[in-house]
Amino acid sequence: MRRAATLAVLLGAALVLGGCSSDTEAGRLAMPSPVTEEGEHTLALWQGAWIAALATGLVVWGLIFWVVVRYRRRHDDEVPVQTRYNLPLEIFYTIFPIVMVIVFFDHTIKTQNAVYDPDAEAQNTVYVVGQQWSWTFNYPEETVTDSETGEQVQVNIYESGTGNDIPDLYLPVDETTRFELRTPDVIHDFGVPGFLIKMDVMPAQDNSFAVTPKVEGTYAGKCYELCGVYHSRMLFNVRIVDEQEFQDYLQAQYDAGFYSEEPVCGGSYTTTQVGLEESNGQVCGTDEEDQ
Ligand SMILES: [Cu+2]
Repeated sequence: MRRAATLAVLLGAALVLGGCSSDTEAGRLAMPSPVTEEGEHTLALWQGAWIAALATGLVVWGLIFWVVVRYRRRHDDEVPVQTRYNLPLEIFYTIFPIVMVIVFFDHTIKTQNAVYDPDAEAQNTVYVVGQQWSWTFNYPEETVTDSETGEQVQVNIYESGTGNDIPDLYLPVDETTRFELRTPDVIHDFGVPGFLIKMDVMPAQDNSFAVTPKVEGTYAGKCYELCGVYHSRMLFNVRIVDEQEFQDYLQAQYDAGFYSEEPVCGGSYTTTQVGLEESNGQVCGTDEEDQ
């Protein structure tokens, strides 16, 4: 009996561990495949927590079934031994859950510090503006060529979405980009499922995080916080591209007239909400001016 139970637990654990290859959706336990360095940490925490929880579950379920079978009602109606005030057992089931919580907490803090490192060095900055109900992406202090004068100029390049057109966010692959999150209206939440990261975009609070994309491609992003009637339209596409394509994009935006001195809050095509037009083109980027 005991040997069968041990075998069942080992077999279950082997199944769980063996199935946790990050190449398949089942192995990632329904998480998207991470396309950033930081996302790997989130995935590892998710998988580790599930393995620990399932291992605990297997032991508990095993014990429950064993008790049900071993001490099932027999013909003689004899009551089995009643165990009470077993000190070692009580100490065990008090201490063990506390140890588990401490281990979970430790892994969570370590993951959080790795994913949201506020001091992470970034080569690029993007001012992300969430506005009812779309996004504006600002690339401050980018160097582009003015086709008329042929001179190099340093400007803020931006792209704004509307309720009808969803904007693109361009990121160079293998470089770290810091997102500075701003909003002129209500709380939004900036997230990309493929990054396994999201963060609130709050009025009067300068949130930020950095990512290092590793895999080129196009990924869907969205607002994760119910922010109003057209919240569902707050979608965007992330395009992770090579350095040349990134520069070409900035140049094309400049040529099309989407540039300004400072990061813009709301952009010039953004507003779908009556009364918000006044904030169009307003500067919202820098920390000092926000406060
Ligand atoms: Cu929103």
